[in-house]
Parts: sequence; C-alpha cells; structure tokens
Amino acid sequence: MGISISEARITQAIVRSAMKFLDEYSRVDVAIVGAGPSGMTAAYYLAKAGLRTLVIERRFSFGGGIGGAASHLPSIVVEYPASEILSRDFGVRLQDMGDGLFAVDPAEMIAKLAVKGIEAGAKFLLGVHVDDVIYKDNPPRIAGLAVYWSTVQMAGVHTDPFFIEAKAVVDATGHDAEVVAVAARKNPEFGIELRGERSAYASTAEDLVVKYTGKVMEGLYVTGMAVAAVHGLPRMGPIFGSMIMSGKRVAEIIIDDLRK
Ligand code: 48F
Repeated sequence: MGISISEARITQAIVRSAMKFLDEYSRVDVAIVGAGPSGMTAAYYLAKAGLRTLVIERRFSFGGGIGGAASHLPSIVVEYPASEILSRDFGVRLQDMGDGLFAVDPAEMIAKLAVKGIEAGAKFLLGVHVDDVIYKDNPPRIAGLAVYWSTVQMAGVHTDPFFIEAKAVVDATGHDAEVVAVAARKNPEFGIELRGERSAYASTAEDLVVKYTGKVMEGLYVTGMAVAAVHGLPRMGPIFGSMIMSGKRVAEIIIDDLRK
C-alpha cells in the first residue's frame, strides 16, 4: 500500500536538506572548480586526507572531457604510472594495448572517480557556475569563490552570486583555466600571466602538465589542462594519464600547504 504524500512535504524535504548542505559548505578547506578527471582525482585524495572538500561543476554531470573521449569513440588511453593509480586506488579496469598504453572505458572511469571521491567524503555541487573569486589583501590571496546557478548564467539574467569561502581554490576547469583567467583579468596587480595553451606534443605535454601543477598565487592552485593554459604548455589530446597525475599532485601540494 502506498503512503499518502503531501506535495508541500516534498518541497520541505528538498529545501531543508539542500539548505543544510549549502550552509555547511559555504566555508570549506578546498573548493575545486570542475568535475573533470583532474578535479575528481584531486577531490578523492584531499577528502581522503580529511579536508572538507567541495567540487563545483557547472554541468549536471561528472566527467568533463572524459565522456567525449577521442572524437566520441568509447575509449580513452592512459599510460604508466597513472594506469597503476587508476587500477589500485579507483578500481578502474585496464586493457593493455602495448607500447605502455592502456585503454579504459570512459563511462567506468567517470563513475569510479566520482564514487571514490564521494565515498572519501568529497561533496559535489552540480549545475553551479563559478563566476569570480574572492580575494583578500595584506598579503594578497584568493579566499573563495562567487557562484551562481548555471541555468541563471545560461539565461543571461543578472543576479548577484553567493559566496563560498575556501582556504584553497583549485582551478580544474580544463582548457580555458576560467578561474585563473578571471582572477588575472579582474586583479591585474596579482601579476598572473596566462600564457595560453600550445599545439599538440603528447609526450612533452604529459610530463610538463604534472611538473607545472601547483600554486598560482596564495590560495589559488591549478591542475589538469588549466595548467597548460596558465603556463603555455602543449596539449596532449586524448591521453589522460597526466590528468590523473596532476590531480594527485595538486592534492599533495595543498595537503602540505594547509598543514604548515
Ligand atoms: O575539461 P575537463 O575534463 O578538465 P581536465 O580535468 O581534463 C582535461 C581532459 O578532459 C581533456 C584533455 C586531456 O586529456 O585534453 O580535455 O583538465 O573538465 C573541466 C570541467 O570544469 C567544468 C566543465 O564543465 C568541466 O566539467 N567547468 C569549466 N568552467 C567552469 C566549470 C566554471 N566556470 N564553473 C564550474 N565548472
């Protein structure tokens, strides 16, 4: 026998739990912008280290560029050591393709990165667009984000945002490095130079993206393809090993910095 459900009670249940979430996550240790491979990898390791971690994603879905893979073919490629990490820490199954390359099912990778992050304690806020950063001076630092609903942003209707304070903000927005770009454009005194991504050179790009992952200024970090946009590095196309390694690296750097 079905229960009698009051429409108002449905609304109340949603509003009360959503407001509790937004209330509790208006101040976090780490706010990651973008639920692509680098952002989700970072979220897992940060949450596992006990940091209050929020991932803000403007789509209503996880995965960023993983799902589109290589021109919509249902397979992506990773290489060592990311292959080992994906297998060991996330339980993603690999198909050995030779020459050090492993094929991965993109749907499995998206699902497992998301599940592991959530189980480690990271929270995901979907359908929310990051529009700006919060900054403080003496000394200059990034202290959080200004956000609003993606639907509002798409409608082009002006509303004021709401704020999320964070000890560390991570730009994991991919090729456009949107968070670093807005911080640089609106605050020229920060002296952040966005050098722009270069053309493809896979092996060099894979190494350099991980090497240059890290702090852009106090409170602001960059991971994934956003690293290439900030530091003028080549792109690597549909090979994803460095996205995993970069996400892990940025988590390690932030864990170290927040413990100081
Ligand atoms: O693009 P994306 O997958 O970034 P990534 O983690 O990985 C790049 C690879 O997918 C691929 C590649 C390397 O093999 O070339 O492209 O660096 O994920 C970025 C996510 O950020 C979201 C966007 O919807 C996507 O899911 N995003 C971008 N800008 C914003 C944002 C924003 N302003 N607010 C909220 N989310």
